[in-house]
Amino acid sequence: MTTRRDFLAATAAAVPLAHLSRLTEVRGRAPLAPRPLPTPSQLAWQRDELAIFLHFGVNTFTDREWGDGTESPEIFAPTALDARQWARTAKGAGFRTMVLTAKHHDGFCLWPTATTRHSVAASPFRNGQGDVVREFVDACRAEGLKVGLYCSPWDRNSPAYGDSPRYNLQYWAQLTELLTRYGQVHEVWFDGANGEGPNGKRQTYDWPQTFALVRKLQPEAVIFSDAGPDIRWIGNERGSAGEPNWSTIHPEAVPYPGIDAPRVIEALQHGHPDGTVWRPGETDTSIRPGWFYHPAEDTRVRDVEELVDLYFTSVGRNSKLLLNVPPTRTGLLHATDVQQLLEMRRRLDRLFADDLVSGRHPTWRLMSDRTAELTVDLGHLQRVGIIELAEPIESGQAVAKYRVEGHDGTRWLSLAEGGTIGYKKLDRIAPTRIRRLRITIDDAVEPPRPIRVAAYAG
Ligand code: FUL
Repeated sequence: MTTRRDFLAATAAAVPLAHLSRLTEVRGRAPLAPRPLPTPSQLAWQRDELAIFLHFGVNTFTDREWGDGTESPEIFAPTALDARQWARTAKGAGFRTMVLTAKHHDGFCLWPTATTRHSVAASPFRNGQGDVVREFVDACRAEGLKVGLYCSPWDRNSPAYGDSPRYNLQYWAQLTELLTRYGQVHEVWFDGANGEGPNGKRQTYDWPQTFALVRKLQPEAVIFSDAGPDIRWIGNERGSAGEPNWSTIHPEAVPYPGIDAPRVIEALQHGHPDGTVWRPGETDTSIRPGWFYHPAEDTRVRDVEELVDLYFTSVGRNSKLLLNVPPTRTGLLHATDVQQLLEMRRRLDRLFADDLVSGRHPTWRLMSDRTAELTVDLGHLQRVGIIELAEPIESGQAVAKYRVEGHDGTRWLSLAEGGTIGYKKLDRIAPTRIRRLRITIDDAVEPPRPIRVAAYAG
């Protein structure tokens, strides 16, 4: 006789939609609404795993984190700017995108804009003929990196700021320059910083129009902000994604960038298992205490161990790492930062060089419409220190709870347990010698699809 369990196991891998409602009826749940899926741009964004953030501008020369907009463009004088050095470093360290602060809160524009005189055109850089955004974009292309731009909405230099409709027009004109002059842009990065203008009034942004403009000018770019729409902020600047971390969220929980309300940070950290949109989280943090370069922080650069940890707490928790590495006053990345980044790459390459599951044949069994089990024989006793799990996220995110066990020839040992998996879940465990691995999916929000497992000595 075919039991329900056998039936479910047999129909496991690709349960047609028509069956779903039947399965949920069995469990007495409401029929499932179709779950959100990533767009091709969101998928590519996530698979890139690592991006470099570059905070550079007048603050680099004043030793401040936030300029007040009164800085003279005369101070912007990098002596040896070489964007190819940024790009070579990023590429050499395995990063796939670079995001530049084209304009920060001080309003100084790193490109010669027609919207204000507060730009590189009024600086000594390349005798006022320079364009840092152009050099940045060219360097990205030369090294095969994707391009990201951050244009701060908060502008402490613009006389129009606070005169909301007038400033919004200026801001859109700036975005239009950035998104039409430099070819393809892959990520447009927004923060929600919002202050008062010289008229003492608080600026009201028009986010729907701003996002619509980006969509029109760069339809394939992902738009990042607290409120997406494509990529959400992870909720802290420490480099730590939530556990669990759903790529789905209820958009009402974070209605606009910069909103400060109870539960916003929690929603950003964790997403929602029943969220109605796909909006994965990006983890932004700096290799130094500040976002901009400060000579006094030369001795406080995160070391290779900390950088490797960041990979585990961001990419290894279904997020993406946007790591800030600020250019110095010369216009180059500091030698210490470069060295740590390249060392991080070597360390990661070594950790993930030898997958003990590769060439083995995992067995996947659906146990019910919400549970499943994967087992794999490693051939002989092997030392395992890292477990890597992955869901096929092009079909969505399903797993809500899992356990990892290893068989040492005598008994099953508990190795790790967790909540979500998503794009990638990394668990570091005390190195244990085992022959077989068993992953049990104890709960999922829809029938789980076969996951991928890898294991490394650590
Ligand atoms: C924030 C800004 O206020 C910080 O200066 C920095 O740019 C960070 C990445 O975003 O909103």
